[in-house]
Amino acid sequence: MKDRITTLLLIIKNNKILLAQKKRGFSVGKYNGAGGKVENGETVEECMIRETREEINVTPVNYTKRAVITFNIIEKGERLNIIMHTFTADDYEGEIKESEEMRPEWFDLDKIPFDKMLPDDKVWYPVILAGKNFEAYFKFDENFNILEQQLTVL
Ligand code: 8OG
Repeated sequence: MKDRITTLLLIIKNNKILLAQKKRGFSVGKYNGAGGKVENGETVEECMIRETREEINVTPVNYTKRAVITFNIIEKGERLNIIMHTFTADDYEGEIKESEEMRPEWFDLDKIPFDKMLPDDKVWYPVILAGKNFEAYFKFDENFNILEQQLTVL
């Protein structure tokens, strides 16, 4: 089975989380952190920083890797593992700006818009917000319903 390595960054500062609404492509209209595919020759950290700059115009400060989440999905009729290296940061440099891909917005930690996010997010965000690191696996059907899930706190 093919694997695709991706990153995600959640900036959590002053009891708020910075999410961004996707303006195009996969999951348009949904809120997520900044992230995308690791390119050839790039480390996951380099990818996380590049994607954050490209999508919301800031550079993460004090970041830590918190989780590796595998999404087993169907794309073009074939199963594929998306392996997402998930980071949090408690600060950033620069000015938050909308890009052609994402519209950033702060949310109180108790008002995260899970109804406008991917269905696995409500499972694992509470673990991150509780300060725990973890590994997780989610298997989806073609309509993005969760078929199987596992989560192990490290
Ligand atoms: O560049 P592209 O749009 O392919 O990036 C997709 C981003 O979304 C990448 O950071 C990986 C991430 N992602 C998935 N599936 C899921 C999911 O179910 N939940 C969350 N929070 N992020 C996901 O590919």
